[in-house]
Amino acid sequence: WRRYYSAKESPPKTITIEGRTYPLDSHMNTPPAILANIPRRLHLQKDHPLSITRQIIESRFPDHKRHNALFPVVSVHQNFDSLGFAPDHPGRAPSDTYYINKDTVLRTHTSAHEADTFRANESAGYLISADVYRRDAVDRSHYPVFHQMEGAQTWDRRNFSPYVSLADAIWADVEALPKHDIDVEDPNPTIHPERNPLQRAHHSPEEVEAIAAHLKRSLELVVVEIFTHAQRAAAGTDETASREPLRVRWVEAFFPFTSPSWELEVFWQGDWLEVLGCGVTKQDILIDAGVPERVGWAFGLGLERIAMLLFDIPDIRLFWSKDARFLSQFKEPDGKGEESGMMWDVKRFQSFSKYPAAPRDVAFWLPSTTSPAGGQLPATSGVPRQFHENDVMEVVREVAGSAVEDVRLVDEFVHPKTGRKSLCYRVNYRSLERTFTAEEVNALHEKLRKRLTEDLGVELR
Ligand code: FA5
Ligand code: MG
Repeated sequence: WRRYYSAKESPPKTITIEGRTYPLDSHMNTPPAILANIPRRLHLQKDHPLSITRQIIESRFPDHKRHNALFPVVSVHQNFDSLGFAPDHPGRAPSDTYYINKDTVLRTHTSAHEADTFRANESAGYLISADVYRRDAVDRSHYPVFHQMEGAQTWDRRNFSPYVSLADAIWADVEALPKHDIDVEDPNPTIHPERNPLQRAHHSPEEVEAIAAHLKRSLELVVVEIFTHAQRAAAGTDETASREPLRVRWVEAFFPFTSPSWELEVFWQGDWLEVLGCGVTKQDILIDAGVPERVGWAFGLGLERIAMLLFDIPDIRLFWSKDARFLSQFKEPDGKGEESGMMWDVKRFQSFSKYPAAPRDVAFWLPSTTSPAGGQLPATSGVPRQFHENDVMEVVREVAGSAVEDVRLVDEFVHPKTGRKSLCYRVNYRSLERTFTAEEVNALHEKLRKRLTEDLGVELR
């Protein structure tokens, strides 16, 4: 991070983010360009597609308490420890997570607020919508900043008796949910002893069946609600694809903070798209939060993924556009009427013309080390690290921002004599807003090549 400041300047000892000051240390790996996204709060921006998507989903959970302005800088404890992430969990690595210092990160998911929200125990259910940050691949469905909505619902054991069991009561709540007639694939058993275990010390199988049924129906209804709006938006256009019946499926998943766990996928443009993860909340989290008698479920969904389905938005970078040709296409209903989903007048996004792509390759040797498989980064942060692909992604984003559509590894080989490894990445430059000149692209690419050598210590070929 020192390279963000000129060589003469001594590196700052603290950083202030929206009025809050944090000490810096060698763990800092968050570029200024990432921090610059914090004030945007797209999920709260009037008429923004992410805000509209959030509100449509919220309308499915009218009794859940909403938290939409939680601060994005959280402790390592909140983001990982409180949720039972193992000390060596890969999600904690600096290749995946933006650190401010050893104990402080930009939240990587809205689950960072689960423990605190359960502890406050303000209502049986809550929703948290927020910006989240991850060092990740560069392509049309991934961006280093995106938005999640977390939801949870719990039941208090003390309200039930052997006569009306907790499981019976939850089943009654399932019955009270609306029905739907979509085709849901759900081939796996709710509980699988190895792959998706029951928390035997805390829950009976009957309770977990009931919680799972309530969770799955609630989330299927979210997808139905979104799809209904998308269908209505497509009506009158000649998009036949959108009239295909909605297909959704449940797949088994793993999270350190739920068990059993699932992901929900929606068939979209010829492929299964993962839209959310969820499961039965680990009882240890509720116990640690001082509400040991509560049991229930939690989910975390990607608002961009849902908004892409809803409006047919083809590229995740568009959400960050300040271009009126994008923003003017979305409109919240005026006035504060009752929150019926029917009042949302969703229109399908009209792509403005696609500008030409300009692919450029960059090939380099990783720094040689004892291990031929990976090079070591220069020890700028004091901690030598193995080369990680996300480091390339990060440099691309710093140099070119959203001028890049995607970055793909196209070739890789190990020199038979020296054992050195060579990688070739194809960087696809394409603006969403105009045509780049060849000179502009070449200048960006030259800058990228230079920064790769400086920051990652690679040798260009
Ligand atoms: C989580 O983040 C869990 N916290 C979800 C959860 C909450 C599980 C509560 C259980 C209980 P995951 O990493 O799969 O899980 O992300 C959740 C969703 O965020 C994904 O399904 C996807 O819709 C979205 N998502 C993940 N990474 C990206 C990205 N780089 N860009 C856009 N959307 C993303
Ligand atoms: Mg996932």
